[in-house]
Amino acid sequence: MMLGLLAGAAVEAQNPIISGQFTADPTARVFDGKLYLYPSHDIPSPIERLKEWFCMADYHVFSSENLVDWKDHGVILSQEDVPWGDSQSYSMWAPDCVYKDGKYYFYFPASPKGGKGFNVGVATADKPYGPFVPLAEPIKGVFGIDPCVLLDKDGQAYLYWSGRGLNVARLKDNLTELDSEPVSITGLPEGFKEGPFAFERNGRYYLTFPWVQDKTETLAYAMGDSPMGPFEFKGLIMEQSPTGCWTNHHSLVEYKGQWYLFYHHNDYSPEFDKNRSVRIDSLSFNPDGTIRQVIPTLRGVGVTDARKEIQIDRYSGISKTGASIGFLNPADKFEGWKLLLSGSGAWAAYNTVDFGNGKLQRMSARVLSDGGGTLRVSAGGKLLAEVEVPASTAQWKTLTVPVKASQSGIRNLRIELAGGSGVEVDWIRFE
Ligand code: FUB
Repeated sequence: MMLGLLAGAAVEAQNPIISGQFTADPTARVFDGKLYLYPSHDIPSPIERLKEWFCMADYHVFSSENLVDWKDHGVILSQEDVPWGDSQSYSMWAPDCVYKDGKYYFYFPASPKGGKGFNVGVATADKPYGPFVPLAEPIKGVFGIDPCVLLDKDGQAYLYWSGRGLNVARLKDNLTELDSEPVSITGLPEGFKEGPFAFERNGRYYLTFPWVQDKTETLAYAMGDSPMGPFEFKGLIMEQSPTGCWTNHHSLVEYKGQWYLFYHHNDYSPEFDKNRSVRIDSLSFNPDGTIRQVIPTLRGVGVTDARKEIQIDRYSGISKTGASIGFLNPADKFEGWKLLLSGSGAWAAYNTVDFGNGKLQRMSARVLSDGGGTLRVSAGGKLLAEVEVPASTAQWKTLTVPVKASQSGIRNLRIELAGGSGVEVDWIRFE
């Protein structure tokens, strides 16, 4: 399904959570009971120099209350707006945003005018979605990328960034100037690259970061008793990307009682890993405060309304044989994916679907098939509907059938091919 993205438009998605544009380096923050997402905005490069590299001209912000429906608030800052920045450097890399005393502070790396490398700038706003106004100068004494700000419970703020190692410094009350000399965090195993993220939980300080052990970035973490360390290395949060994305920038956030890991892979750009897309998965802690490893999923998080198009290709599980996914339109990958069930008995499961009060009467499926087949859809152990897909359904077609048995509440859904030679499914929906 095409999920076109206009500023202010609502989009709904599993993993990756944003379609219609690339998003990377996600920092998730909770402001006023809503989840705000501040990612970088990868674009295919309009200039020769960056054709094979990261290219970012501006930032968007997104918000959600259920982690399923995301609102794009549009551009909050572009390279042309930064007084000290090179307006053609396309270097608006990983940002962060924090709130203090009525103001939102947006931190971003960019290349300075006429200079080399990166500085870190600050832009402020009265609302989490801007408009953000950049300060005239970058933060003095900070050379590098990937700023992250930890606002501690006593009001003290700390800035972490990547630049010749992992650095931390105290920030002044104004959140725009360093209040101490930068300290390089040592004592961690070799392999730190970039993208530090720091937070406090139950009096312990967590420093999480991309870490290269083998070929590409894993996500790893360390714990300590003070924001400036020392930190003890604890292990992995996430393995290397199965899609081969070299980077994996991330943030952790608690929202409505559940912790989440925001990260990125290159789902919409399998051949070029500098065009990335943000994902979310749930995360949990062991009783001793250590982090349980997160396995990346396509299903992602949140509850899917049975009356909306259920993108079954973002599955929670599939059969070992006969089930796979493919792009709907390889020429425009943002159109999304389809599920291919190629033999009798092949299945896919999709968890956490809300059937409401159980009064759903029809089910529709958008399908395509050469040889035809029967789709059986069940939830919570009940067979809800059966769809006979005729052979030679060469164009996508929406077939609607009556529901055989109703289901209510939140259930896990399963779709299975029962007979026939193969059916492709774009989505299913109940009415
Ligand atoms: O997005 C550009 C850079 O790639 C970020 O700043 C790094 O953290 C990595 O994700």
